Parts: sequence; structure tokens; C-alpha cells
Amino acid sequence: SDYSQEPPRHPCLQVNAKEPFNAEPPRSALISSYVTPVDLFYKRNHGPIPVVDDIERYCVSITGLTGNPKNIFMKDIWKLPKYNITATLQCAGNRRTAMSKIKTVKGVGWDVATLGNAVWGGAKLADVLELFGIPKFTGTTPSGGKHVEFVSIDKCKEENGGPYKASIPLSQATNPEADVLLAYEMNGATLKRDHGYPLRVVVPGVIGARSVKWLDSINIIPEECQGFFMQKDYKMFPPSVNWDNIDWSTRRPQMDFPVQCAICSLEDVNVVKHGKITIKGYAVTGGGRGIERVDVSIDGGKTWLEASRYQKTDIPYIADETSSDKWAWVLFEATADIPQSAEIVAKAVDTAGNVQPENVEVIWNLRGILNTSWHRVHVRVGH
Ligand code: MTE
Ligand code: MO
Repeated sequence: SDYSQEPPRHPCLQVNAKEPFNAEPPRSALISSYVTPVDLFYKRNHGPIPVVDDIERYCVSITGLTGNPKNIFMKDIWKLPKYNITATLQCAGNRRTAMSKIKTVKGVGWDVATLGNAVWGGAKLADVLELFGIPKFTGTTPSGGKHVEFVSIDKCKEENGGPYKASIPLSQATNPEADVLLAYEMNGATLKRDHGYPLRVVVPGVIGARSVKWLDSINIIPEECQGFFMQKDYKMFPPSVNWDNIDWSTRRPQMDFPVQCAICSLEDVNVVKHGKITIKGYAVTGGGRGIERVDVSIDGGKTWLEASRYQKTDIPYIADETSSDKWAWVLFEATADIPQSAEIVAKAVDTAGNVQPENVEVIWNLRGILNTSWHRVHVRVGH
């Protein structure tokens, strides 16, 4: 594959794989702003970054309608009502490196910054589908039923040189409240090539893998997409499953993200000065549930204090007051006096009362996804 046309990237990114390009920002940079700057936003690719240079001719084909396939051009998408949705996108592989320390897992190694919080601007998928005669839906999502498949123009080795693809239930795609976007802007500016220029899907509250970049076609299909990343990847297995006994068909593709949080003002091991220490990080959950609280411990989880939380509602790029932040992370902060040495822990609770597992061992899985265990770092007072 051809990596001669990759875009420029910020020098402070930690590059976990070069080709395809996979990188995340340093922990401290990640939490320095509520809205993650585009150049610091993690980049997760499975092939070279496509080049789309003729925006007038670029179009997305829509198939599976009654009647012939249709094309939709950017000028048609720009005409639809524009929404700005603040949503955190998180890779299912976030925090994989820590999981692989228990027992080797397969996949790109990631620290705790494989996520970002952006303001995505674009048309609602529900509006686009309505243009093509598919009615909106606002009931509860039935299981089974039709899916909406998103196919990219990139090329990945996992698909034998074919494009990346994924799908979501039709009931979610046509539900305006699910806020699924065809996004052409990120943080108020035209989408960058790394993040899917000219058009990407953003599925809020769902693992990043379903937010297909560089959209080429949208297909209404009878059941979920049969592509590699839906069927042979991004599924969560129990700790007992290994590469000899794995049966991919026994699990469903992961969709919603569970509750997650991590400390970003400290590395895994730190030497600090005597006195007060500030513990800062992010907490986020899936399904639009929102974060209820964040607990911090400086004694390995014996005693806890509640962190303060901060979720900004006055984001510059947002014009409409109706926009909510239910898909967005919260940043948290706590201060404490550190004894000679300490294990600092953070864990979040979402509004449904979901909690994080205490140890990574109990959720170890061979693909190393969804490490949402309590985040632990070590601090020692030095000179
Ligand atoms: N879409 C395409 N076409 N190709 C990809 O490799 N990676 C997916 C998703 N969409 C991917 C894609 C994964 S696994 C994640 S986590 C997110 O994009 C990452 O989005 P970002 O690079 O904008 O942060
Ligand atoms: Mo991902």
C-alpha cells in the first residue's frame, strides 16, 4: 500500500504504529482543554489516508432503497440542517497496553489517550435517510432488524485490500435523538484528512470503530455488516477464550462504550515534590448516559474522595442552544496530600449506576479491548 501522501502531523503525538498511522497525544496534553484540538486528537487508521481532491464530484452512493441506488453530493448534504454535536470518540483499544501486561493481547498498543472530545458539525443521518424515503424512528431500539452499513474508500489489509466498513441498526440510524452524524466539520473547521475528509460518520456513545471515515457508500442491509471489523474484531470475549478456541460467531459486535475514566496529570510512575498533588483526568460513558461522579483514592482504593467535575456548555463553535453534552466526557480534578508513596486510583460511575471493574485481570480478553478497569498510578515523594 501507498503511504506517500500522508498528511502532516503534530510532532508531540506518540506514534504507536507508523503505517498505518496510529497515534495518541501525551496524557497531559489530552486534558489541557475540554474540546480536544484536532492536531492532538488521536488518529486510528487501518490503511493509508485517502486523497479526495475533487469535492464537486465526490458523492456517497445509497443502496438498498426501494428503487435504484442514489448518489448524494456534498452540496446536497450542506443544504440539510447543520448540527453541532459535542461527542467523545474513543477507540475500543484505549488502555490496551495495560491489559497486555497481564497476558499478551493482539493489537496496537495504546496508553490512556486514545480518545478525544470534539464538536462534530454535519447533517443528521436520519435527515439524509429521510430524503431517500426512509422514515424517522423514535421508539426503543429492537434487537435484530435491518442495519445501515457504512463503507469507506480506504484500503485495509484486514479486508484483503478492500475498504473499511461497519454498520449500526437502522432504528438507531433513523432516530434523530441518537445524533448520528454525517460530519464534514470538526471543531468548527473543515474535517482534516486524518479524520475522514470530506465526510465521516460519527456515532456518539459507541466505540470509535463504527464511526467510519472517508464515506463512500451507505447501504441498507437486512442484517449487520459482515465485514472484518464487525465480525472478526471489536468483540469482547471472556478471559478463558484464546486463539485456539475462539469462535467469533458466539459474540455480537461491540457497540456502546462502557463507563471509563483515567488520570492524565500523572504517568504510571511518578516522583513528585512533598505537598499537595493535583489529580486530573477524564471520565466518559456510552449510550448518552453521562457521568454521575468520579471517585479518587490515594491509598490504592481503601478510602475515596469525590473529584470535582467540569463539563463545559459554552463551547465557541456551537450556535444552537439546543445542543446537549450527553455524549461528551467530563474532566475531573481532585487535590490531596501525598504520603511518602501512594497508589492513586480513579473510577467513575455513570448515571445508570454502572461502575468500572476493579482489576484488569477480570476483563482480560485476547483482543485487548475495553480496558475500563480502575486506573492506577504510582507516586513517590522525592527531592
Ligand atoms: N474508518 C475508516 N474508513 N478506516 C479506519 O481505519 N478506524 C476506526 C474509525 N473509522 C477507521 C475508520 C477506528 S477503529 C476508530 S477508533 C476511529 O475511526 C478513529 O477515528 P479518528 O482517527 O478520527 O480518531
Ligand atoms: Mo478503534
